[in-house]
Amino acid sequence: MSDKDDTDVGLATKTKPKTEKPKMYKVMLLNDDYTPMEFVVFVLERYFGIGSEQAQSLMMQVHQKGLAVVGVFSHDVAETKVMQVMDLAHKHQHPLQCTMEKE
Ligand code: TYC
Repeated sequence: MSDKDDTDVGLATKTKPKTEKPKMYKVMLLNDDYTPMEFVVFVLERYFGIGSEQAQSLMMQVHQKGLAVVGVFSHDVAETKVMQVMDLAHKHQHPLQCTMEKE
């Protein structure tokens, strides 16, 4: 009997990893011509925990480039942030758009 014959007895052992890496989602703010800059800065501070200086420069990035990623979160958290931002923008009648997309 060759070595090959007596070693080839194992079951297939390739198993799916038990903990799947969660898919992450980018949350983005889009520029528009009407939402006040201070409102966008407030949103970044309040809902994304960004410090005031960084919030100011991120707002300017959106203003100049059209959009920016403001955070990366799990699906549920990203969805909640988008809802909170859109809700507040609506309440203040600002056309600010916040969207999410798979990373
Ligand atoms: N462009 C707006 C203005 O000039 C400011 C603004 C910045 C609006 C970022 C939306 O996501 C935004 N008032």
